[in-house]
Amino acid sequence: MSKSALITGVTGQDGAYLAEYLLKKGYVVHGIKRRSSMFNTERIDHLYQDPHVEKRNFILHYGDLTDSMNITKIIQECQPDEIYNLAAMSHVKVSFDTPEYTANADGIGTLRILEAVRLLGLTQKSRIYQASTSELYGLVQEVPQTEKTPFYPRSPYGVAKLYAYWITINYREAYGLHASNGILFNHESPIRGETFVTRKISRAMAKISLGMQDCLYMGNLSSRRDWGHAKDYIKAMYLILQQDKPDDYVIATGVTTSIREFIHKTFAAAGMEISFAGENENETGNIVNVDDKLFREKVGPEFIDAVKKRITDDPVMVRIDRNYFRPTEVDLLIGDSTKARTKLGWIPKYDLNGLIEDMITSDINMMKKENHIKNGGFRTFNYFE
Ligand code: NDP
Ligand code: GDR
Repeated sequence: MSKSALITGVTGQDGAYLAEYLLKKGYVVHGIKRRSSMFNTERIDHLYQDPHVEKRNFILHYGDLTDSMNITKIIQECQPDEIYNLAAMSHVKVSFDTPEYTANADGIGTLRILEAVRLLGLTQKSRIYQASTSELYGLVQEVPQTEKTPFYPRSPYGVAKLYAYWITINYREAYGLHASNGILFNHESPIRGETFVTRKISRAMAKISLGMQDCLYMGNLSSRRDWGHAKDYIKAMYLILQQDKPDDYVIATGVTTSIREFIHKTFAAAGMEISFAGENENETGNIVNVDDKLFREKVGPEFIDAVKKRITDDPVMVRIDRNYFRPTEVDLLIGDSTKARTKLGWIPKYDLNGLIEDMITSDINMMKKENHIKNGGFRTFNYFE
């Protein structure tokens, strides 16, 4: 018989990739989606199966991690072999604006799942993956960060996730649940949420190259992150639940890069060289050169004259806006995933350049489509922050 999995947060970046991955492996996949006033299933539309189809293997349930009865009811209905708890208010900056909700969804939400499994008598059946995060390290106490590095979260999000991390371990030790934490470092993709920094940069670069946007406004350019590709990271989640014994694993590339360098690399991947000048809030990123061949290949020959003109006329493509700074920042993240590599056999396929290439190809295509629709006189959406 097929295995079954329940994914909370199935409409998010990781949920969408994981659902696709498990379906390919022959799982019956249940996903929890939230009610929204607009469709919020774009990332999983290609997996959708009409409810009237017999023997569906992808089934969506309305739910919310803040609603215990709802969570318990769904777990009772699905009786899943594996539960991937990916749902969260996952934006660190927004967690400073909505700290109580973040604690409820990201912290207590995890407890609701663990307690439902226990109360329903599923402790020996349902294995649980908890989406823990490198934000637990916050003000880092050790470089690089391992499973043994002490935590020091720096945001309401990080603190809520700290509770979730420990309650997962507590239920494992107290009730014998197969419950594990994946301490995942930042992972990105072409379907990354548009307000996270990599996607914001990739989208803005695409728009700027096509003449659809003048300038990209950024926060702290000096923080450093260990970025991987979400497609590699969801495989680690799966591997963690296939182990005989539950355990906690760091998942990371071991390479750290500043936001400034990421901007430089993203623009360079499409043939635009950005040079940074000035300090603090007056720092700007200016276009100083265009690689003719690369730009033509990645963006298109019809856009090159306008971009070249900017070198002399209007070179500033990146500016600082204090609104994007956080009250407390996580300055440096770099993970040591030796345990995952040796015990799980997890090996990521993408490096940072491969990730950037994947993201810019997708965003340039998307923005070209938007441009085309606009030029045809039709309305497009303004997805601004
Ligand atoms: P996303 O923000 O893309 O997706 C979050 C998902 O959670 C969405 O499906 C969202 O629904 C859903 N959600 C939010 N609040 C609730 C709620 N109260 N009840 C039910 N569902 C809810 O996150 P990612 O896919 O990037 O990340 C997945 C998980 O991994 C998250 O828990 C995140 O904190 C964690 N994580 C992510 C890392 C990363 O770099 N991506 C690194 C480490 C950990 P909707 O679509 O309706 O908003
Ligand atoms: P992070 O990701 O906070 O690490 O959390 P994000 O991409 O939001 O920020 C990374 C770094 O970039 C700096 N930054 C900006 N960030 C955003 N979003 N927008 C800006 O304009 C900007 N300018 C500079 C930030 O200050 C920060 O230092 C992500 C989420 O996916 C979490 O859910 C997850 O747990 C962690 O990664 C690991």
